[in-house]
Amino acid sequence: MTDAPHDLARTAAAELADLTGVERHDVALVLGSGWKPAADLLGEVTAEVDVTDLTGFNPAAVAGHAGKVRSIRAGDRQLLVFLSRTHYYEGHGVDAVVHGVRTAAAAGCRAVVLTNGAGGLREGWQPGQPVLISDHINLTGRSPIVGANFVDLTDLYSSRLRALCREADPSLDEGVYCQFPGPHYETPAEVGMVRAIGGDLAGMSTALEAIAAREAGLEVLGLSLVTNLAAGLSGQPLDHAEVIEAGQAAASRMGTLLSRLVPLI
Ligand code: 8IG
Repeated sequence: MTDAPHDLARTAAAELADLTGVERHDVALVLGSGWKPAADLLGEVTAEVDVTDLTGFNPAAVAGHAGKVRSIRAGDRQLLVFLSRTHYYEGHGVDAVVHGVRTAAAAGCRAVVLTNGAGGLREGWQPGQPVLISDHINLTGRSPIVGANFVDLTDLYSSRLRALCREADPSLDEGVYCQFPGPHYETPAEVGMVRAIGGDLAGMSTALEAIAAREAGLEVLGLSLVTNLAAGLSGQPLDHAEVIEAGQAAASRMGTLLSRLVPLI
């Protein structure tokens, strides 16, 4: 049986091995809003590749996202660090959204760290605060999986990895992440819905990637940076520039956190 999206990922992984000179990577990280500067604190960069030199990747579309992937040596691990992601709202389809995760799996990774910037709903959460994702609610109405492949999503966000993270940083809260399709932010009524259905974080990424990661057999760690209070909670309109700014302000804290967590994975 041919499987076009997975074939594209295998091709991209072979190109990546060629361009980085690294046969197998161990852990992949996808850096979302506010997490990109953390890349500089993860280890020694052994190669940097433009994602557009790899089969199946689209150029970065959003300000604050660079279309690069780095190969980084961190202790005895070789990390594959995506400095950008393709979002569902870009309109390239779900396979394009999860191509990075599938490429990481084909490149040998056994775990992926999915990070994002998100709107926070929980009382007491402040912009600049990292939160462990304990579970998600996929509000895109889509799946990266096609066909009668009934993948189990119990413990999708590895409780083993979350426990290790909380040992490393007991101040980390956990929350349920809701992926909206975007690119618009929520209405205040939709934020009320998120709360009513048990969500703590609102964003436009991660859930579809986590599903594809599970399908590919990867262990998943999810981390949100609360960059803003969800719509209607602050009394202020949401502004993309402010979201980026909150991310930059939190960069060194996120870098320290990630570099402490990676050796535990
Ligand atoms: I950064 O408040 C960031 N991304 N849907 N809502 C949604 N996505 C986001 C938000 C937010 N903040």
